[in-house]
Amino acid sequence: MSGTVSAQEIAERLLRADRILILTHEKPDGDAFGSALGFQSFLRSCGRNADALFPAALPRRFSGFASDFLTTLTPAEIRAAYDLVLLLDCANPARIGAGAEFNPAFLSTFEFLNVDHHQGNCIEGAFNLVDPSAAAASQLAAEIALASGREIRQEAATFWLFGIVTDTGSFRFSNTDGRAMRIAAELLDRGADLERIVNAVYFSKPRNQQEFEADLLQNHVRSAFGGKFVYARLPDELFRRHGFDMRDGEGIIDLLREIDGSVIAALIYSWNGVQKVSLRSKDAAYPVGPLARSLGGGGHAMAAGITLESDPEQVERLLLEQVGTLLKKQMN
Ligand SMILES: [Mn+2]
Repeated sequence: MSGTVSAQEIAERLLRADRILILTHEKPDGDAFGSALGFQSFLRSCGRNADALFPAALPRRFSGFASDFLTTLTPAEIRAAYDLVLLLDCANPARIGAGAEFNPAFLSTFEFLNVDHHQGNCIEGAFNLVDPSAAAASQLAAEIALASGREIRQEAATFWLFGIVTDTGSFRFSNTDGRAMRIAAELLDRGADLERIVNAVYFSKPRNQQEFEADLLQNHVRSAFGGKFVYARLPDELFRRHGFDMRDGEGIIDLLREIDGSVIAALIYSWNGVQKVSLRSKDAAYPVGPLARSLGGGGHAMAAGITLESDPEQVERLLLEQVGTLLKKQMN
């Protein structure tokens, strides 16, 4: 990738700019949310004009954390108000969550910085910091802030720890390493509010979500290949019945990953007229990242996703075939 730069250089470019727009991926998860709002907070505390844009509704459990962000902005407004665009945690132009007009060609008319930790990031910013060995984009964000030598205040520290905690599943997933923990420690030293994060992420499940999860486990879990592949196809009716939607679904796949003997877990559901597949692996010998990329998706080795214009039955068949091949390949 051309234009690859260090955390130090990203920091210098950000602090040289005055009017900064922060974007992230569609359906923001904890890391997208935390990295973007952490930067908004940090850059403002450095005296910069910085705004994060989240065009679609955010997960309910994030709502106690922040309301201070933009929800709409036209390309003309962006041109009038910003000089630099910082894109975080987004590997694929189609997933830039701000709408079709926010494509790399448009973003390249600004000073465009791309900071991400996904393998296979195919976005070419003017300056790119793509580091798949980082546990979270929020970790890279904190490293950039630390490289700047500026003060990281409690609010930014809390947002970035939020991203690291959610992307590592509270330091349980295989992306957890000493570097992630050292950055988390730096953020805790700056007052990051772990209790608030943990309460929001793990101890704030509404009744309807618990009922959705119970229904899912009772009625929709299937398994194949001797229980090594555990998956669920989630019909629209299940979401309707419980008034639940996948904006709040980060972590639902862990219900399947938790099942003893499962190696690969998958969820299949409809989202805006297309089929979404979430994939997780519990064993590095069976990475789901390459499988997802071979079907036009992306993500990390152990956590990935695919979007398919197909029907659920076909998606299920395709997955059974692909996962079967993956499991067999490794066993030989
Ligand atoms: Mn991430």
